Amino acid sequence: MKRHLRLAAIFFVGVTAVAASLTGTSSPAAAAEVKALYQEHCAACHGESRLGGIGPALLPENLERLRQTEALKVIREGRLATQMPAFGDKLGAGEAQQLVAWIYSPVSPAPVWGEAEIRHSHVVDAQAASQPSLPGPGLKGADPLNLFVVVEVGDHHVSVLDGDKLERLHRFPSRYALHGGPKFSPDGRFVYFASRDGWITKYDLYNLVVVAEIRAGLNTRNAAVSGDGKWVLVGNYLPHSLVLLDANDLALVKVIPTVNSAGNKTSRVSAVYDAAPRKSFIAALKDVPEVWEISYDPNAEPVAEGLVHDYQYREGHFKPGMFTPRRTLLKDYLDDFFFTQSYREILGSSRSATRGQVIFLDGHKKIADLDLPGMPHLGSGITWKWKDAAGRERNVMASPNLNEGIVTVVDLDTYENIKQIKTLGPGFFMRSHENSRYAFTDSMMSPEHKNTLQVIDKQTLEVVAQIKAEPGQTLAHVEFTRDGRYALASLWEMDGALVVIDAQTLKEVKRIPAKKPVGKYNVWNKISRSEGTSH
Ligand code: DHE
Repeated sequence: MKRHLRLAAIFFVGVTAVAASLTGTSSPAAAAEVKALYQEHCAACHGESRLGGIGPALLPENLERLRQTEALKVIREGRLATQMPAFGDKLGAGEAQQLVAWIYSPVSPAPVWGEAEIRHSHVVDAQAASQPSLPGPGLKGADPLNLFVVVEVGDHHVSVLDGDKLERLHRFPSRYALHGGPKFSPDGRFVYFASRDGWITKYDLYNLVVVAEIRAGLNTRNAAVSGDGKWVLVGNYLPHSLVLLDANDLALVKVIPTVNSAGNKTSRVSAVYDAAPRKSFIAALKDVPEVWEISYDPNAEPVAEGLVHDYQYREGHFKPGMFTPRRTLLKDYLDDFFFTQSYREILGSSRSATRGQVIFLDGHKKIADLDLPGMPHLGSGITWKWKDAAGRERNVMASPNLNEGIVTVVDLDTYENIKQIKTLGPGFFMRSHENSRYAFTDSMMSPEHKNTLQVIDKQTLEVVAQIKAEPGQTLAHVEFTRDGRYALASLWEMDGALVVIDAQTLKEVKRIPAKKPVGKYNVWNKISRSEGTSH
């Protein structure tokens, strides 16, 4: 919990008590009044129980990243590029303030999002689902394996780019606040998005249509697609669950409540990733010190008795060993993690801020500590081959750091640090490509240096160049083209752009306008699990 709270403090000045929960502290009359205000002005878009509708969910968990003063401003002035109107002339100052307090207070009774609700939210577009499995005319002859999918949170849209011509082919509205890397089907035809409000969207890149959607949770962490392309596993903060979907049409298969081995505590999911070579998903839990492996191997051995609870699942859909968590019990919690290249181990950042841990998945135990100061963002780690002074080739992993201006380079054979590379400030992302001698990192958590990308030579482990946007702007998140020739960086502004950089000369080549493009993902780099990108 401590570590989570620190994250919230760093980024968004956590939710404070502008007004304590109205349900708890004010009179029944005031509570009735604010409920009526909410029903009159907000419920039509945000849902009667604040679970969301056309507009986002207004639950304390979902609003954690928005300051209450900012929420007040949105109520009064509306929000640009969205359907949120200004209520400044309809509500008195006190009323707007009351509404803010109301939406930051817990819903009572606590909202339920179980199998029935998930199933009810499921939509499949029959026409989109029957489109031919060939790249359609919308792609204008572009290489379907060199497309980029760009998440633009400025106005909640997604763009599809031709990665050779570096031009936009299509742009479509997304769910509100997509987060995490979209995940691709193994052939690269379909892409799956997760929104913070729990919506999972399956999109056909050949025909540029949404195929299916389902709301798997009320507050979702991220989603993973299985290496065989058959399953999607969604990790939730609210409710405490993992939700298994059929990747074909996103139909609900199974809800796995995230309960500890003793059966007496539930947990949020820190992250879930696919471990294709193991034919399994790995999930880290945030509130209980356990890592779960969830096999999608049809021949998976049944899980040893006593370690699991009897989760409900669709009878006959899969064999007993599949989709039943195998637990590794730890001493410390795991927030974020990274697979070694063999997928036999994971490198996890733990809550005791200065140490990470190496977990041997088959042995279900920690085998080493990592010297990781600050707050490494292991999910953004990348690997490459590096030669030491004696000319021996080593596999290394480098991780940016959310707390300190360093990139930590770890030897994946010894788990020792090779170097802490000093950067301008704390950063979020790191990227490279097999064909590039450079790795790019940002300092987006530093107010004065958030406009600067730093370029690291992967052999000398020195910062060798800087690429700057205007002071005050944010430049972050890089992804390479399929061949590694160009690096696309996000100018993270409302009137922002994808800045195309020649990966050899490091000169800017062109800009493609975009609305706060948080992340971009190259189909080939993702499906081939390029060592330079996130998986
Ligand atoms: Fe992320 C990925 C966690 C805040 C943009 N972020 C991820 C992943 C995790 C994570 C576990 C990997 C999931 C995946 O790709 O499947 N992010 C967290 C946090 O814990 C944190 C710090 C706080 C929170 O409340 O969630 C956080 N993240 C942010 C942001 O504020 C960012 C910058 C803006 C935003 O849109 O929310 C942000 N996160 C991203 C992006 C990725 C991501 C763009 C995908 C990176 C990639 O290239 O794969």
